Amino acid sequence: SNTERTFIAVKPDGVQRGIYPEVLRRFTQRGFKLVAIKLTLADESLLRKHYADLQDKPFFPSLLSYMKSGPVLATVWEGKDVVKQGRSMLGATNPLNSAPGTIRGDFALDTGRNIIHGSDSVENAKKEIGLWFKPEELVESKATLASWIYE
Ligand code: DAT
Ligand code: MG
Repeated sequence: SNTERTFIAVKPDGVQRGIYPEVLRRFTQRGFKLVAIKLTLADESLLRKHYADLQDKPFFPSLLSYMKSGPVLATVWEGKDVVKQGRSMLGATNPLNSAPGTIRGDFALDTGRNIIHGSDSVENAKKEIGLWFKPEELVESKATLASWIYE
């Protein structure tokens, strides 16, 4: 449906390197609608919930310190098939496996510095949006461009 939502976060390296405007530009120009946005320092308890499925991985401690190393730009986007389309716009987890034209394929080299997060399923998107945003931070607005984007 056209109201599917996903959680996209520019990680601390993507913020520090100034790649976040490129991320906002790509999602906006694709036709997705920005529903929420904030620059935030993620605390450890939030990150432990966000990455709960990875807690037993050997890289988990370095993942936590990476994600706490600076502000994260947390965003929510809405539109047709946005979860899957967003993942494909991001590229593969390992940037070396990411095609040119994807965000990681254009701007990153190491898995541990892959600059951006995107929800991997509609169910996880709902969970992550709820973790990172209060309901009142999700902005309802008229999709004035909808007829130019959707048939
Ligand atoms: P993705 O971010 O593409 O959804 P994921 O959910 O499997 O990938 O892992 C979350 C993050 O953890 C990933 O963006 C970077 C880090 N990570 C994953 N696998 C890793 C590995 N093998 N070595 C180091 N960091 C890793
Ligand atoms: Mg993931």
